[in-house]
Amino acid sequence: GVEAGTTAAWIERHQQMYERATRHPFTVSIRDGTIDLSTFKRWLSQDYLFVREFIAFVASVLLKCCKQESSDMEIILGGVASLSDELSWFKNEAAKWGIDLASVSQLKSNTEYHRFLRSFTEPEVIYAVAVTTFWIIETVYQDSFGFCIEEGNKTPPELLGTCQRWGSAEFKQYCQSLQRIADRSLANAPADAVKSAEEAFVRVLELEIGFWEMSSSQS
Ligand code: HMH
Repeated sequence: GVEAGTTAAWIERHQQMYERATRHPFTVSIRDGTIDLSTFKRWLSQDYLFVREFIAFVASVLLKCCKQESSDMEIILGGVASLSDELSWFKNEAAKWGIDLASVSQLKSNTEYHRFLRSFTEPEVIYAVAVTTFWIIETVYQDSFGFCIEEGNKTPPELLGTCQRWGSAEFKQYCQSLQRIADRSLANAPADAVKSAEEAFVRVLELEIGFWEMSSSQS
């Protein structure tokens, strides 16, 4: 077993990587108001494709959760439900920016992230590992966009809705619920699963950095 607060300890242990993911020049430029709007549109288009895959991933976490008769079911199910709103939000937002989502082609870092997410849908991957991965994926967005609406921001008004989607107090609470679930599951997981979960945690940070880089790169 592991003491409570495992995930918080990992954020400290991998502090540099965590900061690179949550204070990336892409999101910092939203907060500064210096973001180039074509960059924002590229991120929006790619993230729509990401979320479609993410839904399958979260559904697989829900399935693992149900199989072990866990009381976490309602929180995870809430996550699935909110992704339904999120898809509508993306479609609406894309229309606002004049993006045709049907013609977006998936960039390499996004494909790499999809492949990673798909590997979790295997039944052999245990719940503690999957739910911890789920928590850190959501947390990177919560922390990144939360920073864009904190005091002193110069976030352009047309981007505030995006920042609030993931930066809101409500989304933060949801991430904290996921963190409690992750910590509790890890406390009851075998040592090799805890090790896999930490590896997945680091991999998510790398993939998130890659995703921001992909969105920022000029091409
Ligand atoms: C790339 N990571 C990425 N996209 C998202 N929408 C989230 C995390 C959070 O849902």
